[in-house]
Amino acid sequence: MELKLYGAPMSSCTARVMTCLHEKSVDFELVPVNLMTAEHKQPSFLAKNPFGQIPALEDNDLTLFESRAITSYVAEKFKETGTDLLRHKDLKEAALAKVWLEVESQQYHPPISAIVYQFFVAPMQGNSPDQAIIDANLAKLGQVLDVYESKLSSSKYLAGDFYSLADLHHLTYTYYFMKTPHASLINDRPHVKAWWEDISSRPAFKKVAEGMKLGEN
Ligand code: GS8
Repeated sequence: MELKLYGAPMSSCTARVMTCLHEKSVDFELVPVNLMTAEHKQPSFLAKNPFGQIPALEDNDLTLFESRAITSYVAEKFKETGTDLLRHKDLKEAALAKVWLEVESQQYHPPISAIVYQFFVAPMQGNSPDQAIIDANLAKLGQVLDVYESKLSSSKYLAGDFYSLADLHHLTYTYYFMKTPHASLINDRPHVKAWWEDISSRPAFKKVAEGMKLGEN
């Protein structure tokens, strides 16, 4: 198999890349990396990502890390197959998709990942969730979602009336966030709720969500 993805299905960043590969109908081999035994800190994995984090992608002699860079590569390389996630045929749509890709990584990801970490990762490491961190980040996420609610009242998806990589990048952390007691942050905003229900019901993501079991063991 040409593409090898090193990671774990329950990892949000691995699942983000898997969702993109499924959206593009690209075959790949998932090579499991066991975080519990710190396989990601061993020399063989550090040779793929010197920062010791999953996922990493190998495409013959090319090795990539950083999930968002990997999805962009996949969307570019396979632009003619599956959903056109980067709107190659329209310069303005492509630019808007890039704006909302940045919004996800700069505005949405920091608070939502902090909340997901407190609810699901801290307990796995034997720590109890820090309520002050949760509260501060719920407030920040609420402000970001107010902007999303306004944007999604005038277009079906974030960058316009088309599903793009920007929407896809939100899926995995939001999936875990919806399993916290704070799902109302999404559900109480009608346009955000409709957007979430739409993007999370795409077959490419549903397939990946089956393997996302953080906090369920
Ligand atoms: C973050 C990767 C990451 O946090 C990316 O690929 O987008 N910016 C990077 N990976 C986590 C697993 S959560 O998906 C990881 O490897 N954690 C273990 C560790 O940091 O030791």
